[in-house]
Amino acid sequence: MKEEQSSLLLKSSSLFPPPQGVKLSYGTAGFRADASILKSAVYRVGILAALRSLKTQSVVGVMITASHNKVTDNGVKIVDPSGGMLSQEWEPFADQLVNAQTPETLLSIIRECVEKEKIPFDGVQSAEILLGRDTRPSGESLLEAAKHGISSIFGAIALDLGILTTPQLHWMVHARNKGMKATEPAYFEQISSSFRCLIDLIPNGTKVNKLDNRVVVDGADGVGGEKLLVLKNILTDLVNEVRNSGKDGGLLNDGVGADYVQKEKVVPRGFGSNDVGKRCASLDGDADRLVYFSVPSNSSSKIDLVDGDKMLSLFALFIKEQLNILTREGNKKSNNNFQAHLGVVQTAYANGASTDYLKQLGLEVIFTPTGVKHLHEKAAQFDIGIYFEANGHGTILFSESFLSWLEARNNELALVSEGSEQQKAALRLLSVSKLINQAVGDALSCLLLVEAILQHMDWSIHKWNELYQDLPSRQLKVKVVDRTAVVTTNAETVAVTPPGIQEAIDAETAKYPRGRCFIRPSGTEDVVRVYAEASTQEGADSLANSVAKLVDQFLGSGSSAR
Ligand code: NG1
Ligand code: ZN
Repeated sequence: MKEEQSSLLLKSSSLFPPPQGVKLSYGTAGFRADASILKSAVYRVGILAALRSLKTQSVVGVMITASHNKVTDNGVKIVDPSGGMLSQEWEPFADQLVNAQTPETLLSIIRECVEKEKIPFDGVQSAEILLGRDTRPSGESLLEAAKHGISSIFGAIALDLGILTTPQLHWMVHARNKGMKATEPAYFEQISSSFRCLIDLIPNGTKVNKLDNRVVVDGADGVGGEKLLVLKNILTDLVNEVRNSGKDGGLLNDGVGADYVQKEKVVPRGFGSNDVGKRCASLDGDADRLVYFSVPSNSSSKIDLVDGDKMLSLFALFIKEQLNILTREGNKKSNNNFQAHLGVVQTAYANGASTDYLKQLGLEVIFTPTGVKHLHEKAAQFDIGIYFEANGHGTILFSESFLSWLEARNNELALVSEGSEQQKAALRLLSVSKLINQAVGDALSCLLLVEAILQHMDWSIHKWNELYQDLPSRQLKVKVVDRTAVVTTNAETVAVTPPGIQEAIDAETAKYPRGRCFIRPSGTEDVVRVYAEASTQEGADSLANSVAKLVDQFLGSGSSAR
């Protein structure tokens, strides 16, 4: 490393001293903490992003968001050139870099990283980093810190894309590296035109939602609400109303948003008994999660939740149907056949009833630990891999080889049987591959896909919800002194430490019919999460409470809270 480069790094890093006595970890989705202590971390992530861009000789992204967490928190994560999450191999660098106590240690960690990864670091190579942030008030100054980090690496330039949803930034990094237009209008053009294609391919049905039967969306008072208003102007028949759009002064994620709705199973602020029977949806604070819900007639605050597992089931059902049409009888005459391997990926939080349903559809179901980076990796091993977390974060991945086969098959069918059911099925699958954000889970594109499929099936939200009946479940969080004391295995279903806790959980679980329960340390909050399922709601609640008490006993002081 040249002398000028070292002194630039020493000088700029002295402007961003790390907070004392705080250790940050890259976690499930980047660094997250109270925004007041994050400047140094964001500055250093800027440096790391520049190194990643130099190493890969591609464009990378930095997103500033704390998603569903409270408005005073913030966070930062790196988007890899593929548009996916930062390669897990680089997470230890991120941890070391962010926790380095002095400019000198920071410099030596950077030197080690450059050497180990053989990063071209001569000041001749260039690096480009796209920056995005959500609507949190702390975002602007944190973004400046990221720019400082980036500009302390010679040859690195930052492109500030302003306020974006997390999935928009992922999409743009992917697009940029593919040589496509990486702008917000290009993003909206792609998702809205592929949505229109799906609607045009609906078999002789109504082509648009009847005016009184359009979805009402809770925007979590965040960036998703703002962007949905843009989409509403492009697709005027799509959304009836956007509430909590962030425009009317509501507080981000405060009694609103997908995380609140999914975990508490109650209506978000601004929804109530007037909404009985309507199809409602909720985005999270950075619009990478989506859940649907309806308000039952006998209640003003309780909801019927349609979560990520049901979205996964709806998508799987639709895709399987299209694949069946494509490969059925008359079609076998083609020399151009392909047995597409369709699979689904879930986590331990998936409702047991959803897994039973998916298996009964004949699908292969795989489990991974929490965090979309794990699910994404597994889904990429299928020709079509669908992954979702119960909280509504997920997407569909199509392999390159399947997509080229599909394009070729579609061209072949266009010649011999244009407009046939087979060709329509091929076109539908191609449209889904363009509508869905294959870089990462995206609430806006998932909303469009759900709306298109419900219209295709001519289903109400109730019909969709009846695909299977969720087992009653309860999630709790327990504040503990040190959450890292819980170490898990088997896709997080078994706690290896503290010793004895798993046996105690098993003994508790055995008391409940259809009981299932596990604990894990959160990667985004300072808590241990408890998940319980049982044949009745009372059972699930009581199992979760007993296990929360066990966590308290084994891990020391703290108060358990929902
Ligand atoms: P943690 O805090 O590690 O449980 C939460 C979600 C994850 C994922 C990340 C990223 C639950 C139980 N966990 O992670 O699924 O979405 O946030 O935002 O919902
Ligand atoms: Zn999110």
